[in-house]
Amino acid sequence: MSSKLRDSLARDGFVRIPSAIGADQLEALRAACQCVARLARTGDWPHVRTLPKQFPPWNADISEGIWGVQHLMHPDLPYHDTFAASYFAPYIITAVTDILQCSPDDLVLELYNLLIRPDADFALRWHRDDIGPDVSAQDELERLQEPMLHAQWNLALYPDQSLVVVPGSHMRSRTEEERCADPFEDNMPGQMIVTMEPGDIIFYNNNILHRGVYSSQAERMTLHGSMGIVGADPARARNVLQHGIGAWVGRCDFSKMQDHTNDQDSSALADDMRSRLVAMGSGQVLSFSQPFDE
Ligand SMILES: O=C(O)CCC(=O)C(=O)O
Repeated sequence: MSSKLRDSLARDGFVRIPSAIGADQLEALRAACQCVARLARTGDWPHVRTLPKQFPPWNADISEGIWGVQHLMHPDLPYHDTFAASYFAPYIITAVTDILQCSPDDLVLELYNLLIRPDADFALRWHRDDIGPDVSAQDELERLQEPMLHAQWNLALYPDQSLVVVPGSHMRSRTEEERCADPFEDNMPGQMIVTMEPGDIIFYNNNILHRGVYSSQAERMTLHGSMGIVGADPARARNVLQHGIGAWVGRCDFSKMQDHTNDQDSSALADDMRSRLVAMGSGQVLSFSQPFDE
């Protein structure tokens, strides 16, 4: 059966759900994010995305500033229950099961991070998350035709115009122009700035050709999550593991999640999704799917 959400995502490579959360949730999440962003900027939370580095691994050297806070559900981070409640919220689970055409019993816990205003203007180069720039056009196309085994989203808490995409590029290999373009090209043919209002969610295919362009002057607090399904290939496991979740996920206590939209089933679902991640990750050797960029 088709759905509007799935059809838009399949056609464009991204889809917007406007005003997905209420004013109370927005305020609660803003307060939680302000707190963890402050901790991260002062060096009191070591798991951060540091400038000027685009891809993991990031170390804890924040001398040039940061652009993200990692591991929002980490049991040692304040407000981890609030973040877990938003990750496992019905509005996410409903959308993800629709997009992946699966049952909640198939879902796998993956990443939950926060993207914030960088301390200096900063941009990511054009990329696809799981496919490097040097693959042949044929390999690129084959990789893009593989079935979708995870869903990725941005939930904006402030107006956000940082994500730039080339709509439809998740279905085709790069054109010669895209291949030869400056990695920081500001005017890629067909590019579109994804505009989000507070409370909006964007689901996007992380292999769409995209980049981030960040202003140090514009507040940004955008929750950045992904969920997988059982049966994902080793490349996906690598992508999840490279963010280091394995070191702490076993200590999460999901019984205390707080969100009036969550019920008891959310805790059980969270436990099950964590178990599936651990099973998926067992036996995996830690390695990185993108070349180090420093
Ligand atoms: O800032 C964003 O919304 C996109 C981030 C991104 O492209 C990435 O982390 O690979």
